[in-house]
Amino acid sequence: MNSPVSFDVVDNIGVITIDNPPVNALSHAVRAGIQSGIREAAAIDVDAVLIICAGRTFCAGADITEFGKPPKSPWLPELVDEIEASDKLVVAALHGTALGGGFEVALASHYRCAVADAAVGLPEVKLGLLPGAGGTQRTPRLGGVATAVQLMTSGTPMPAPQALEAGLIDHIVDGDLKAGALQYTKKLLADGAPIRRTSELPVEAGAAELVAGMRAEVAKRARGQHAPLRILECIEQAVTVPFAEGYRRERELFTESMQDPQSAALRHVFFAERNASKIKDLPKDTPQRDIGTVAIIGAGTMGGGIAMSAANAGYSVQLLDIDKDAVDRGLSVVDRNYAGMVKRGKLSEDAAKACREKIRGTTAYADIAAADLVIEAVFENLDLKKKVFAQLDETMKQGAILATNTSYQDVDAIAAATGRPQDVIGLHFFSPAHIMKLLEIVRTDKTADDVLATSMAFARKIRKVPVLSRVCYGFIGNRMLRVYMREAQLCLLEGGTPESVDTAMEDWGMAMGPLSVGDLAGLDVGYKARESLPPEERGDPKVTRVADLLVEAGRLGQKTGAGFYRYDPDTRKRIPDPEVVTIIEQVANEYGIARRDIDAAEVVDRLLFGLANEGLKIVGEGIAQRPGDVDIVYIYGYGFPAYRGGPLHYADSVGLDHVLASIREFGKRFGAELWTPAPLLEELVANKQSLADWQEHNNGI
Ligand code: 3H9
Repeated sequence: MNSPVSFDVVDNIGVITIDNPPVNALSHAVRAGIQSGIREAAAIDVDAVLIICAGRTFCAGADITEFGKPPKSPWLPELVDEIEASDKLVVAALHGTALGGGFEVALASHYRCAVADAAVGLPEVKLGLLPGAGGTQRTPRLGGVATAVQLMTSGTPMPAPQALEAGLIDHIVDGDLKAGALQYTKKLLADGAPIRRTSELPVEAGAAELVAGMRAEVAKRARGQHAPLRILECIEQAVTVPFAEGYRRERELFTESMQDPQSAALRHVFFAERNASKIKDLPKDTPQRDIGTVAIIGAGTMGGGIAMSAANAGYSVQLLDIDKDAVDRGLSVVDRNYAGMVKRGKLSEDAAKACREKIRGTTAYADIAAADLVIEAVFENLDLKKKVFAQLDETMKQGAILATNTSYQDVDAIAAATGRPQDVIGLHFFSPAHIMKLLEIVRTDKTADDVLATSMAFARKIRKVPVLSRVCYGFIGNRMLRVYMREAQLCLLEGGTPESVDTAMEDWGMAMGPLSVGDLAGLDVGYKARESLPPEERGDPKVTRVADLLVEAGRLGQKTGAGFYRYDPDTRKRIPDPEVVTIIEQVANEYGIARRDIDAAEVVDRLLFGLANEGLKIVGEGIAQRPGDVDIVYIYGYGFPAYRGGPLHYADSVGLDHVLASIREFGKRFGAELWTPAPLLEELVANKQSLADWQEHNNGI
């Protein structure tokens, strides 16, 4: 088999070239190839060694697909030690993103150069890991404690010019990397630059105190995650004990992290996110339609946020509403949002201005007729949406993609209002649309393949995480949310308070408790959605009775200063409100429910197993393509902690048999009609199969 690593000699410099597409991951063959290059250079008459990569990037890290398999020598720590120990000067030449183990190879080299648009990073924390090939020990020696903590606990890559300033790299190459790196190596040789082994460099003065001072901040940002604190411990070792000792501790903690369920969850999320954008029945080379201009119908909060997302990615955007006032109101919200982004340092003033200038308002359908993609974001009412689509059918040029941002409505019925259902698709954004990463892409049976492929590509271009759904009420996310919110509200009636239910979920890891989310979104939104449903589809009225009474009392949530909580007008902090508990008690009374103590564990199990059961129904019915897609929806759209892997990975990790037994038990206690087990769950338990196993064997990528 051909090695992905080649060795040749240029001007008496041994050049090790790694060519392992797509991202030059450090698979076993790559590690063995680099090792053999280093050994060959040691054995022949060369003055120095250059490590460089072909393709789009320097090594993006250890090969994650090898994790969990027995390690094969040379493993990465052995390799980096051998690189550092080389008696020939070793230079690493970086382009693209030198990440994780890739950057550790560079850190173990004696000098590092990079093109200006390269970036370096140690993103292991995002996989629940820590740099395990000396990164935690070498980074503080080169870049200091503050840089090391920032780089490793955030996982965010650092652009090359900043890395140069921090001391993590030594030289920026202009023009061709290989030519520039060879020139730089020759200059080092000519200047008599010493072999500089990072492990032998001293740490900065006062480093131990610096680490100690950062502990509280790191713990706060970690929010339940183990890896950031393990990383801090390694950095502390780096600056307090000899290199070899710190390196040993790094190894122990790396192994511990690898076995931590949090890392298994985050690795699952990494691959699930990448799989989610793949459509099983769509060939990779499906043609795409050109998208240059985007029109949005409806200048409300959602329409404005979608317009910003498209403009930020460089599209020309037209924002249409029925009258000038509505358009102006929408544009002024967009202005406010951009100003906020500039103020928070998210965007420069010039960039914000350039994006804002891409958005124009209009009240005339004729103005948008030539748009390539139109996204309807009007009020959530099927008749209204059908009218808009009939109008779009009359107005839009042939070949335009007609998308609806509906959260619940039947996309088939919307498509049927046009004479071109093959061009219709759902693009369901999440509020605030310019910030939230999730985009549900809803296909109907008639949606054309090129419309699907174009929508997926568009989603990635506007930097969203797309997940494909088929049509059902609420699609993937909101259909599951109904069950989650049902249980939250039933727990209230049976004995909980907004504070006790929310805190149970937040302590478990959710970004925000369900009732606080309701207050943030506005309780009137659900109220109106319920009103628009035929009574038989509204579900048991007792579930939403408290929310209905709150809305009818003018408590719409944060926007009116009160909902399930009261809100401090200055800080927006939630304050438990005894009046709400009184309403809850009244409703419980009305329905003859005896209130009792409900502990946090019961709340967590009911809400999460409810969520997982519905998610498994959705997968079983083919609404979602795969279990991982459901997880991605919840992580990117609903504040589910990534380190728990999503509702279905979580169910898998606690054991599907346990989940099924709990659901049956809940059925006995709270009503079998609410707790019908998903057929897929029953099937998997009967077959003693985990979801991960099922996906691998029966469902593929
Ligand atoms: C580590 O290094 C541990 C060490 O410290 C210690 C060891 C002892 N391995 O994201 P993309 C695949 S931990 C295997 O769509 P982009 C990816 O699955 C690692 N495969 O492209 C996808 O496959 P497919 C630390 C990998 O341009 C394809 O490459 N490093 C790896 O949007 C393209 O990926 C990281 O955590 C990998 N390491 O983004 C970096 N990386 O086409 C993780 C990618 O079949 N990677 N693949 O779906 C990334 O952040 C992004 O992939 C990157 C490119 C920025 C590099």
